[in-house]
Amino acid sequence: MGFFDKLKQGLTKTKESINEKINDVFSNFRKVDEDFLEELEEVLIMSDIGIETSTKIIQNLRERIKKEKLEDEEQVKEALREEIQKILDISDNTLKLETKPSVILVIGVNGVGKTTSIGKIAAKLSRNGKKVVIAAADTFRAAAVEQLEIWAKRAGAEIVKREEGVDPASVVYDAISKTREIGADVLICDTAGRLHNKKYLMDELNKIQKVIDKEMQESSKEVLLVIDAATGQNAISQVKAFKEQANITGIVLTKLDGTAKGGAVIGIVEENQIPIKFIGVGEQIDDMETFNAKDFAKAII
Ligand SMILES: Nc1nc2c(ncn2[C@@H]2O[C@H](COP(=O)(O)OP(=O)(O)OP(=O)(O)O)[C@@H](O)[C@H]2O)c(=O)[nH]1
Ligand SMILES: [Mg+2]
Repeated sequence: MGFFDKLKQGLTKTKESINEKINDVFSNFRKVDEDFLEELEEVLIMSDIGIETSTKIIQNLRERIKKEKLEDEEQVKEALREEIQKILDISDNTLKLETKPSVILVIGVNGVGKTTSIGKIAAKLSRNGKKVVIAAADTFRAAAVEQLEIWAKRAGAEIVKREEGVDPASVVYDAISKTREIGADVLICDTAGRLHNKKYLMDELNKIQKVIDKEMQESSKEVLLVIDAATGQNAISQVKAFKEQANITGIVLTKLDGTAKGGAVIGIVEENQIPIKFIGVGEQIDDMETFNAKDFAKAII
């Protein structure tokens, strides 16, 4: 299956949901007037895009319709697609791994797909000839290490682990040493999604970041926040909470295959100005795509 087909398949539910509503509006299409635009705006809001972002899209569309004198259905649809693409296209979506070694810290609340995404990303990097080390810095959840070991094996990556309950920052410290020792290209750090409480979680995260900043001062750093696409609008508050603690460089949006709420990604990007770097479209190792705004917009509208 080609990249675009896979993306489209992963986005089937989102596409069906958004398209059905949009087609309803267009089926009553007579002319581009304020009523039509209002209905369209309502559809965007109902598609988890968020009120502010939906309003902005419609405002931009309104201006274009006027300026370019758009009249027919196809033109308006195409313009809508382009406006969505523009919002999503905020910066380069590729990972910045310019030094050897580079480091990727993966964060997010529990169950969103951090460990799975690490497996998928490690596999991609390995396939491109990179030597990858994974730090098992989720020392809180029982079985987290075994799960990560399975993924590391599948991805052809090295894992650095310690016993349950040890300080996660010390695991990261060990993993940095290992990365240097074997001359690896990339270190990826898994983290816990749940600890005793939220403050504890954020404190641990800060400790891990301090170790990375100190020991890998000169290295390229990516901090990827993993978000479950089914979270819809609530994802925005998750992004805000983590943004206070970490310099997030990208978002990994998982489980798009299981939800009709994929439209939320548009609001997430617009409100935070953080690029989506990857999207997860299934549970298998190859079910991850590099995010592409144009393809995404085309796949949903
Ligand atoms: N359908 C689908 N399932 C996914 C995707 N990504 C992850 N999952 C599933 O989501 C569940 C949780 O994934 P994990 O990778 O364990 O999530 P986590 O964030 O590491 O969880 P904690 O370590 O408990 O915080 C697993 O059953 C995964 O198979 C995806 O893109 N699509
Ligand atoms: Mg995990």
